[in-house]
Amino acid sequence: MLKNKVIRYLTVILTLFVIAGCGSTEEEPADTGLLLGFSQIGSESAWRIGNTRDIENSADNYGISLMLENANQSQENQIAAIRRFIAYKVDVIAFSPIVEDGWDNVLMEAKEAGIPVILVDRDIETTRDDLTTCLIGADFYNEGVMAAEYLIRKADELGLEHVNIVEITGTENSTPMRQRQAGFADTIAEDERMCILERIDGDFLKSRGAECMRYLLETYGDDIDVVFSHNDEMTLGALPEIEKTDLVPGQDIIIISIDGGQEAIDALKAGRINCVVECTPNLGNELMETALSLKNGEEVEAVIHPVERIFSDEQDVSAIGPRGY
Ligand code: GYE
Repeated sequence: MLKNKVIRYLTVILTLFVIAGCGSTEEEPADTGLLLGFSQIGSESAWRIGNTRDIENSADNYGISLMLENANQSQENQIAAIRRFIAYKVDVIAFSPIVEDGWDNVLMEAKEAGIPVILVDRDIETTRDDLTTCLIGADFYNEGVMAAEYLIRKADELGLEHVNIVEITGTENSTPMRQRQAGFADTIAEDERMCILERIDGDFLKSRGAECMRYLLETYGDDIDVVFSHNDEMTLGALPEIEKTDLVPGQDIIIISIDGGQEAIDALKAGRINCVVECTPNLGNELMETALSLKNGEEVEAVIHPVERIFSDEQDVSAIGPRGY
């Protein structure tokens, strides 16, 4: 009896294998045998969703097995995910730290387990520099510089003598928030016309962007000349709030955003946004290459920055192609 059952079971399994084999049209990449644990921050923006998709696709294309965990914007969840990766004995750990501080303990545990760690997108602050191997992510400081340089050119073009700016910032203590703010501030510091009325924390969220903009309009009204927003989501939250008043975004208020997702580019094309600094979420291929190098015991570059552009009303915006995120 038992023998029959086992034979039937094996036959079913074999049939499934055959069906799966016949159904597949594309050639599967060779399995590298690498298991990568990746802790993603959450799904707060089109950028983040595009980044997750890109990492999943790249892992598939490289024949790398991916254990992906979404932390829903919680550092605690990220730490728990990294501990699970260690317990699971993955080959390489990667994560996008939501904030910069508070990672030393869990990273010490990874080090003791002999598992190399890659930082993706954001950096950490630590007293030790041997807890992670490298950082694959954008040069956020330069993004802030590009945003400020655009504003200076725009003020020249419009002949403005005084420029009142409100800045809606990303998640407090996160690398993009700190660096975008610093790059922007350092660059406008050289221009006497520029004045920041207020910086307000929008946490990279659309709903917070709307709330912040409501408060800023109530407080400063038409004294606002510029909104500098640290990501597209907050910008897209802010725009309808401006449009509820008699002010026209893109005309009465200069709107500067960062990321370059499709919705923001569409708003740029419609004249509701003046400038979008690109931040690419497509970091997956670099991540897979680096993970493979680490598995092979090779040296990797300490910092890998993708090349990024700026989109603005200074160019023919109709020529900007589909963004993919
Ligand atoms: O700009 C924002 C996202 O860390 C670069 O996080 C990333 C930022 C991006 O939620 O939209």
